[in-house]
Amino acid sequence: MRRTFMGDLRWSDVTPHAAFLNRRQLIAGAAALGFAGPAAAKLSYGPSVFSTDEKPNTLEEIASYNNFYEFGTDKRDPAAHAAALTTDPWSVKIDGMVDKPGDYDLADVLSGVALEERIYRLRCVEAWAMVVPWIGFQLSDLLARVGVQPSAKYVAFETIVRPEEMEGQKSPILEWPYREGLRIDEAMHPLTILATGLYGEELPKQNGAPLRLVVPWKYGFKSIKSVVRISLTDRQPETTWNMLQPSEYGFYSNVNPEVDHPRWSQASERRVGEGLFAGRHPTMKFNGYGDQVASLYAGQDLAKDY
Ligand SMILES: Nc1nc2c(c(=O)[nH]1)N[C@H]1C(S)=C(S)[C@@H](COP(=O)(O)O)O[C@H]1N2
Ligand SMILES: [Mo]
Repeated sequence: MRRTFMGDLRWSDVTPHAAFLNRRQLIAGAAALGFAGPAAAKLSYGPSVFSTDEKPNTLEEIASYNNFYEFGTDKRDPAAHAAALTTDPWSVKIDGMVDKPGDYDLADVLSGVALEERIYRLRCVEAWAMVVPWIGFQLSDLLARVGVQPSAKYVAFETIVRPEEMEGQKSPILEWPYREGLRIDEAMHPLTILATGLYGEELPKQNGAPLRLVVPWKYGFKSIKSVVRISLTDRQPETTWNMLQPSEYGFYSNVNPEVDHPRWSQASERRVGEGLFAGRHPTMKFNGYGDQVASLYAGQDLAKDY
């Protein structure tokens, strides 16, 4: 992978045992600092203070059961077809209300960022969940480098359009490009990352190589894959699933057991990999990240802003 180091600690040097100890020590250190501040983020190298303690799903599970409609609608389609996508060279257009707009090569995007492992829960709107050890960096770091102008209120993201390599894009199942958006405070939140890898390796193409968003307190569809454009804007961006079916998919899409999808309940979830006869688990509000993010929505009615 391109950049597999944090400071002078290489991923290959981090044994699982050492990583576990580091994480425990960092959690203790971060708690003393009040958790979510920039100081806590600076402390973290290797496994992040933001990681969940839940056991990650296997690489096999994470890379073989996917939603990536550009490659088809079946959960097995992305693993079967994503090899056709060329991810090198890759450039990302950053435009709109920024001081330094431009077409940035992926290497520029990654230069100087602090990559770290973040073990996050991913909760699909289809009521299944898994736990993924991402390698990534905070979106806020990139936004700080390009200079967000005060007029910017939202960030819009787009996936690549390349029907010759992405066979699902030959049909109009969704309006391409796949697009997503965040409010600026959501985009700046330290939990929001751009991932470049998982399990210490390059991101599998079916998981959104070479660069995908991960917003762990929102339904999985917000975590847009294979990003080629990031735009700062003062208008709430159009988002793919909301454009398709606004009564089912809102702009916020925070994981919320109290607000059902019109066609199914969100009160419980199935954990990928637990087997057919395992029981369901109660859905956690904000996917378990409420302590960190609930304050972003103070005064909002989340049944209305779903
Ligand atoms: N470009 C793009 N991004 C996407 C999707 C998609 O179809 N296209 N599916 C989303 C959905 S619904 C989910 S649940 C997650 C799945 O991520 P994973 O396959 O890495 O688990 O990706 C999201 N990002
Ligand atoms: Mo999803």
